[in-house]
Amino acid sequence: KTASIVGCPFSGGQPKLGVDKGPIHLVEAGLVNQLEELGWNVKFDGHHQFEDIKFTLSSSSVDSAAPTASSADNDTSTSNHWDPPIGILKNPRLVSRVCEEVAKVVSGHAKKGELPVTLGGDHSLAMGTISGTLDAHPEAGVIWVDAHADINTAATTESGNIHGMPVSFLMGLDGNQQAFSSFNPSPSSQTPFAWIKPVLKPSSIVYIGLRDVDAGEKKVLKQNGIKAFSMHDVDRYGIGKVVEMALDHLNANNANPDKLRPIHLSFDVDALDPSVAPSTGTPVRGGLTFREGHYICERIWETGALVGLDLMEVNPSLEDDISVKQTVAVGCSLVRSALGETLL
Ligand code: DIR
Ligand code: MN
Ligand code: MN
Ligand code: MN
Repeated sequence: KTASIVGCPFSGGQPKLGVDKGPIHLVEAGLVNQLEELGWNVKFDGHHQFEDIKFTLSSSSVDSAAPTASSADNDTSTSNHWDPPIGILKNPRLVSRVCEEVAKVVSGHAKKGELPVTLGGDHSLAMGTISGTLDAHPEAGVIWVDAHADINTAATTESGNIHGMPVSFLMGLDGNQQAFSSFNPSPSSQTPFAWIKPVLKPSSIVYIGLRDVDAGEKKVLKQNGIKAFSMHDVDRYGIGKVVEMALDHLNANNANPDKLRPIHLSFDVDALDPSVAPSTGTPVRGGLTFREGHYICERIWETGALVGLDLMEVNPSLEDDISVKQTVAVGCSLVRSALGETLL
């Protein structure tokens, strides 16, 4: 069994610097070794560099005076002159190109029978990871663990931060189609996000941990009949029952009940309570406990159906040193649990 670490130091889907350092800290904390100790053959040949993408975008910019991508372009809190907003969406070309590359990498690993473990980076990257997983395993379902639903469309987003939107692009929701056709009436392969195949069916995703869902997102979830277990449900049923219900939902129309659908687990560390994972860009109180978060990972591993894993939104530039260490350690231990670490 081989796990391929896809390190994605990328922050363009949201404005706070430092989330691009998440994967670097997770690996420096010894994640590769820890997985090897669990019996995995681990492939990791360094973090991905998205500099060439920035360079290409900046040199092909319509702005003829465009200088080359400089280190200042890592500051995604302000928009780059070569990647102006589309509507209010920030860094659309960069996010799109980075995710397109991540999709190819993840799909390549998955098609070789490896388990891709993507370390973010902000959660916009899931457009890449889930496109990659579904390319290799079209019948896969997604379990999305997050305080947020990340399903805003170009029509509903209030922040313009694309890390709050990946699910809507994966589903090809109307709000995006409209916004992008008015931006570019004759879309080409160069139109941002045109590469994404709307392969994720609303019935193929289940959320766990939600507690900060925008009004527009609530409508989108309802209109599309998307299954979501909020923290209210975790309180009511307990995490054990919630995960069973999530698995049942994904397998409701499974023709072969003896073989579960493959599962892609996309875990935003902000699903955990801020007391457990403080160093993240948009913490929301009232989150999953340490054990609830780990239980989800352990139970999904136990199904034998895991085919893709994301661990996103660890930001080592936020909060004090102790909080950073704690958040990075919890990130590593979630990954270990999802890859088979047991308590006994
Ligand atoms: C909010 C926050 N719904 C937005 N989303 C976050 O910007 O769309 N996602 N923080 O992780
Ligand atoms: Mn989140
Ligand atoms: Mn998220
Ligand atoms: Mn967030």
